[in-house]
Amino acid sequence: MIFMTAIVEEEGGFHIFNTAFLNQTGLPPFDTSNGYNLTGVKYQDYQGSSDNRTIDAHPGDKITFYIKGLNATGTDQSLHQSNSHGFDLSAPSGATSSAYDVASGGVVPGTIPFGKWYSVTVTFNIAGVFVYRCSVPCSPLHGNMNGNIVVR
Ligand SMILES: [Cu+2]
Repeated sequence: MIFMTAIVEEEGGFHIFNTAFLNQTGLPPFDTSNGYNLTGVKYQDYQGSSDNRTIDAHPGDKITFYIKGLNATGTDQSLHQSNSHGFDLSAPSGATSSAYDVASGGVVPGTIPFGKWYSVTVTFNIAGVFVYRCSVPCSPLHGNMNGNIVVR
């Protein structure tokens, strides 16, 4: 089980941090206002990619995403087209619909209101490059808000 957190905002898009392998079967407590609680959680460092937006994984890996939606203060506020960001996932081109599975309780695509946390657990069943992106047309910088999950 791979654990990771990220923020998503217009400037710079997704930024991943706190990536780890969880050495337990259960997930940390989570709520949309406060995010996750790592008290007592056992994990080990996981070497993520250096660009802060690519995740390396293997077929069969289960990844839990914790993402906070930020309203970037440096962005011209008049350009905002929504009060939220989102999270969507695409399978590699040519893959069938079973390329990934979303765990029960998770929603993809999901909405991430500014200031709130979102979480979803996804199992990646096949090798290939999956793309995750902001699913809400939030600002003129929306098109930059994406990253890859490289499964091999
Ligand atoms: Cu967006």
